[in-house]
Amino acid sequence: MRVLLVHPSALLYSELFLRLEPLGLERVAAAVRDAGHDVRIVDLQTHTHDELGRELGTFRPEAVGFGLNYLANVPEVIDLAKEIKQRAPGTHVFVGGHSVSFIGPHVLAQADGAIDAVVRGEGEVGATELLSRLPDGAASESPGAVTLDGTGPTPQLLDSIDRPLPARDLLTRRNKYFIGVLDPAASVEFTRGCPWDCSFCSAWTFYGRSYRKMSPEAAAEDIASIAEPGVFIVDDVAFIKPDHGDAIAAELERRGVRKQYYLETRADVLLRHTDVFERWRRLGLNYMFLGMEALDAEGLDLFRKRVSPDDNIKALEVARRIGLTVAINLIVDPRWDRKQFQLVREWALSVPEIVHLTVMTPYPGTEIWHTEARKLTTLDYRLFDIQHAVLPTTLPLPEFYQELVRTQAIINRKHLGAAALLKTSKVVARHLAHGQTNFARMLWKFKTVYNADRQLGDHALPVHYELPLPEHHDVSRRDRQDLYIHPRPPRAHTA
Ligand code: B12
Ligand code: SF4
Repeated sequence: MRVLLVHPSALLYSELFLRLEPLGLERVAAAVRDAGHDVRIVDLQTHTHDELGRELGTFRPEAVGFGLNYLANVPEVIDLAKEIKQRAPGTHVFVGGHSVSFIGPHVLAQADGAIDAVVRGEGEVGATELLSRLPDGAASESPGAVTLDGTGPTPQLLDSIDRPLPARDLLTRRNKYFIGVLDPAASVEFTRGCPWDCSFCSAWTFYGRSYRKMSPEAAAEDIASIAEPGVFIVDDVAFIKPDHGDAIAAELERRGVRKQYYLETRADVLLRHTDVFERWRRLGLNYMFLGMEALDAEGLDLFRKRVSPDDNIKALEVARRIGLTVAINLIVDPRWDRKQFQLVREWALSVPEIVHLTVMTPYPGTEIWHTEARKLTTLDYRLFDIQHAVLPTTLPLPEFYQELVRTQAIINRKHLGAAALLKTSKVVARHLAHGQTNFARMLWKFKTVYNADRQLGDHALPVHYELPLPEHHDVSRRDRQDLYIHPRPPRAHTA
């Protein structure tokens, strides 16, 4: 069968600092190709809608699958599905990915018949099983499938995440993918899932709180096959198991693979397993993203982060000592007043690290979606991108955005604009010499991306598709399993 997989457009806000290859879609493409289908990918982060239209015309896919990891992309995907059904009504349109897994029946209903199936959970098994059932008209019996004819059995976790390796060869314009100074950059995953259970996050609910590791050999083989000099490790928390990180490092050392790496981790993991981060530093790890989330114990408790403010500060000291450049994330509570923004500005300017601010946003699939007592002020999917306030703000909304953007602008002066260009002039020159312009553009794009008036104006856009209303209830320890997409697997998958 001819199968076209499509990744929706990037949101401007995330495009400033990075644009990453659609790794999940590449893994699904590899599995579907291994099952004997003819597969292509169009990534709308790097291609236009017109180019997608031309690909639809020449390739004439029998099935089109959209990646819907992000809520903010739901309206775009529903509209594209409608266009495809108008052009070629016989095309089977399916969607899958992180966010849509939590709201499958709702999206199906909103698409008015333009989407035939939502595939919940991991797509490697889900998409291949779905495609194999299409000739018999039995899509609704496929694991994880939600269709207008019924819902299939629970989605299946891959036995091993070693295979299939992502079909990177299906992506053209790979030079468009970058993360900060790593330009160009590819993405890899070493593990899937997260054993913690932070209240604002759905990484653990998606995978039923399981945690799976790729074998060190498969991980090293994947990295060795990558052409790009930069590599982003997408694991939610890198090196939870230090022996795993060490084994991959040993394998890369044995093969003599040199790259520059960027990863994400938690403060407590960095403190507990500093050795493995030092070893990776020697291997080319330069950049690290640390989700600190809050500066005070009260905030950290609220998010059930299970880390203390002291640990966060100590982790920054360790990272500096090892020589890592750190980007920190802090969650802005819409309740913040001017004083709290001021405190954050002062703190952010007192540390050398890059500080990112994201706005606290309840997402379906997270605990706070059900427990947050404040009423959502909007259900417009496009505003659920953690740069907009979807909960009531203490400051009037225009002032909230002014404070937010002002704070981001002041903080960003440290690492964007003229000062940054001066510091990174050699790197920029090297990139430009190789035709890579993503990082250089990033240094100047801030004002065109972050703009208080535009963010406010986004609230007044006509709304065609809305999220379902959350059902408010307490989520007790036992009830947490009701949030899972994949049921909690046997113990072998959890350590
Ligand atoms: C890389 C990444 C990004 C990249 C996206 C790169 C890209 N083009 O894909 C960028 C930086 C742009 C990004 C942005 C954001 N992200 Co993000 N991101 C990730 C991250 C770290 C890795 C994604 C990944 O590659 N995973 C590995 C692959 C193999 O898994 P996967 O993508 O989930 O794909 C599997 C399934 O979802 C499914 N699948 C995926 N696509 C498809 C398609 C079909 C047809 C089918 C059938 C199945 C299917 O099958 C795949 C294989 O099993 C995840 C965390 C994580 N570890 O997954 C967060 C994560 C997905 N992001 C998250 C969030 C909140 C965001 C942001 C809102 C805020 C932010 N953190 O910056 C923005 C929103 C952007 C937007 N458009 O709205 C949340 C999602 C929460 C939610 N419920 O929506 C996650 C889970 C992080 C977290 N712990 O909170 N992100
Ligand atoms: S925020 Fe990080 S540590 Fe917490 S559950 Fe999500 S991925 Fe895990």
